Amino acid sequence: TRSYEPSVIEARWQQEWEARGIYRAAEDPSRPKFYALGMFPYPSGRLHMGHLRNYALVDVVARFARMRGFNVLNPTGWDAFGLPAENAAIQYGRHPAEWTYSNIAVMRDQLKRLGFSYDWGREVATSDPDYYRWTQWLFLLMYRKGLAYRADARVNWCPGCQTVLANEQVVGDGECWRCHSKVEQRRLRQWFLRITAYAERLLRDLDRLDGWPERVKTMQRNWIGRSEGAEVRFRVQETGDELPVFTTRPDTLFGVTYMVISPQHPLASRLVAGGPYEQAVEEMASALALREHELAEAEKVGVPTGAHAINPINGEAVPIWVGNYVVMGYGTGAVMGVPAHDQRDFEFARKYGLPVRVVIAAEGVPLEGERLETAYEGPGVMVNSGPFDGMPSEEGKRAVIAELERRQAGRASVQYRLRDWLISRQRYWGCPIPIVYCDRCGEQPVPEEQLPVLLPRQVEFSPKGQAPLATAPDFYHTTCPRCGGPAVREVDTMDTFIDSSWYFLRFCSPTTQEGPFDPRAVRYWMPVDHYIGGIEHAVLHLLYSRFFMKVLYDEGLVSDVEPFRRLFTQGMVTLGGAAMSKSRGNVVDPDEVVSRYGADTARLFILFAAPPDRDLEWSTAGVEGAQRFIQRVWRLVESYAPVLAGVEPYRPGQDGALLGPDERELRRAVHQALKKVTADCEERLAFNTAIAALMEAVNAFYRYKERPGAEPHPAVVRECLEILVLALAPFIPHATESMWETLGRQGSVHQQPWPAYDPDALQRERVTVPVQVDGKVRDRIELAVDASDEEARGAALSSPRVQRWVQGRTVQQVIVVPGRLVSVVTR
Ligand code: ANZ
Ligand code: ZN
Repeated sequence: TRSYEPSVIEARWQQEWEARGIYRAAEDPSRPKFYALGMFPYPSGRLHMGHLRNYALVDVVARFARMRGFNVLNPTGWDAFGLPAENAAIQYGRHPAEWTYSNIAVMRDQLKRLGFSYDWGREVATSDPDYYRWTQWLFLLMYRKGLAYRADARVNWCPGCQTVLANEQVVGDGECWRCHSKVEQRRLRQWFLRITAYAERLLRDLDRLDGWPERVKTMQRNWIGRSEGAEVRFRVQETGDELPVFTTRPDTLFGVTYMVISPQHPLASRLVAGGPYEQAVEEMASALALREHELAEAEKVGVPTGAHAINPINGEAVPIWVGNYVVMGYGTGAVMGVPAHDQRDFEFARKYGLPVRVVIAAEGVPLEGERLETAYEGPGVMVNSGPFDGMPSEEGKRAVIAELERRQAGRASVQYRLRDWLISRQRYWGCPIPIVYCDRCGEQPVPEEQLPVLLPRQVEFSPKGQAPLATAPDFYHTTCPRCGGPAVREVDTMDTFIDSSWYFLRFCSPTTQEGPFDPRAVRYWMPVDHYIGGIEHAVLHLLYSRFFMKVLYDEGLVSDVEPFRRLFTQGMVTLGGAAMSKSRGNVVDPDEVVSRYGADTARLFILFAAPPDRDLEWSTAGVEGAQRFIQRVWRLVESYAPVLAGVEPYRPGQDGALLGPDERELRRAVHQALKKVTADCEERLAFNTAIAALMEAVNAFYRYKERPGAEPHPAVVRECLEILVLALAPFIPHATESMWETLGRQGSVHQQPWPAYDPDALQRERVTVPVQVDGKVRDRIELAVDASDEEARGAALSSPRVQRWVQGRTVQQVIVVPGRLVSVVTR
């Protein structure tokens, strides 16, 4: 017999799989399709354990589906544009393209060594001109539909590095992550995608995503943040300007005692100009821009403008303040202050001595504002509200809106937290935005036949106060597509999230030159049946992809409105209880594990050690345990193979001969495991319990094998061994391929149909056991041979005959002699 040598067999099978193309996918309308997808990696340098876990899960899903008879698509590629490549250029002088493509070469090799069942013929990298040509095409589609537009926006600007910073690059107390200069705000013309036009559909369609985790859907709902309320138009007493606010509580309109506007509100600087607070408002505005996400916790501060706003419901004039808790990007950037019923307003009012007026009465709420200790935010009955007094607050919301509409001073309004997607990046290593600017014709889209707008190779990377593409005159000098006169190209590139918003479509027809994808191929393969990746993508990537899909649907290019039918988010891999990370120094390199133990062992460990959605603690002992299990199965196959030559697997009832109890027990264990694996793989991705069931079956096999003096039943052994090998194939694809060969079978184990379990085999052996009551046999009951004492006791006491004899007495004791006797003692 041969020993298990993973390094030899894994290399061999990987070559054969590739040569025979067994994972190549092709449309075949006569077969049901299955699209399995893992979130494609960023080519950062090397694979980490998170990748290994993610892609091992996808691989089991894909292999299982293939054996279940589906035509499977399981592609991969590279999310290849991005900032780290550019940082490498700045720090080490390597060109981002060279850095990226050499990383891809390393990581592709690593993926291949892990034996994943990818169709490598479909590999794409988002930085290939062949790919980003179509990213540009999609941008132009959005542009034509009015979904891509340019507007002024604030950006984080580092005066030290002379560059724009992403929000994540602003650290500490508003400092640059690289040089720790104080970050400034600048206004630049930036490109946006109008995702807000799809807010309602992005929200509503979440309801039909049954295959998504509730948690992710909740995160998307919160991110979209739909609020129903009213727009109420106040007017500035001193200037006559309109000052609309958005409120979710029009029923509290009589409780307004002040107005507060964002420091970024256009009126703010005007109202305080030349006054004592000009500087303060300026500072508040830039602090707000930087720290918007921490606003809820920040200390509320404000300054009075001296101006007043007229409340349209009662004509009252209230002071207008500027406050740091009002953001410009939501509602109208202005808030009506109702301190009695909004906690933020309450804190602000107490701090600055503004009046508090209760207008919603409820039990335990004092009617005098001075006595209120916190805002009362619940429902109640309207008071101090003129003609609305006595009305329940829910009804009041509608009534106040109706009255505002009558006076033409307001209307019902729905607001979303979701903002339009700012996609301009002042970066080199990204997809160029296909727009040119002509002095005569203005902004012009690049004509389709001129795509791709290629990234130039020669640019200046070290930050010099402008986008790197602005240092490449050959790139940006061009001619106007409309008048042929001189024009300049857009020098910003696109956010890399755009690249990943449609890659799953490109995989359906990765080489087509006719468009971003072949609609026929997409109609066949889409939607993705099972998408697996990290929870960190719960909002951005997963929301953007849904947005793209809907735009393409509206354009008639795809026939689904949602890209991912089922979504699964896997847990982290930890060591010492903490996520593996370079900075913690607790990283285990997948490559080392593969070199030492083999890919099958690495995969088996990671699939077995925890439920896939939970965190998984790395353990060398666990890895070694996984390896021992593979060896155990291997030896079983090797030792039986000689007696199985020429033997066909046992088929129930084939020869009428009854099997002995040992064979029946072996079949029961193996079919039981098969049933469990089938259910666990199909319904819940519970691979850990599936593997545990297979381990039990292997133990049963060894019990069978090691019975003293008994001959094996070759047909039953072959049947059971083949089931084990087939059921293990998705988890340890190389070792099972060798075992399949050792068993003398033709063809790849991965192209075999998934075996069906035999329900009859699951029946346990039964015996008849006498039941005594107080020493006399009163009944005989049927029990499984291996019934527990608990089961035997229960069966005996529920027998009607036994019940007749114990009636009116107290059962003192039940003695079980397993397989022989149950004895009931009464008092
Ligand atoms: C008056 C009021 C009275 C409010 C009351 C609440 C309770 P959501 O639910 O998140 O949509 N608001 C409006 N625009 C704002 C902005 N740009 N920055 C900060 N706060 C803003 O919240 C809507 C409520 O948040 C609005 O309703 C407004 O305060 C405030 F008893 O108006 B409310
Ligand atoms: Zn022109």
